[in-house]
Amino acid sequence: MDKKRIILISIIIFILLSAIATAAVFFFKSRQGDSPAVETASPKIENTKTVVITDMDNDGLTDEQEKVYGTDPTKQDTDGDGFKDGEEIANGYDPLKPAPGDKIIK
Ligand SMILES: [Ca+2]
Ligand SMILES: [Ca+2]
Repeated sequence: MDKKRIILISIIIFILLSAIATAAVFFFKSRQGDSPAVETASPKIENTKTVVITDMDNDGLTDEQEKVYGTDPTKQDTDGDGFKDGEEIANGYDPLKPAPGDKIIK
């Protein structure tokens, strides 16, 4: 093989490798351009906080509301007057003061 052929083959190989490299760059650039659309299409997992609402004594007030009103979350009727804490709050009565005479909202 003479020197001219070696140089010619080297040039052809160089041109082919350049073409492959250029095609690869274009391919990956176009892929990168597509990727944001793929990311937005995929569901985003965000930090979620599970809030469990419980009403231990099932009196119509959640345990959190019982803390606010100062009622017993384990007793349906904290003041023992025959009316559930939730009923008393809903109707404007004091769940900590036995009926009668415990109307707060007139
Ligand atoms: Ca309750
Ligand atoms: Ca009561």
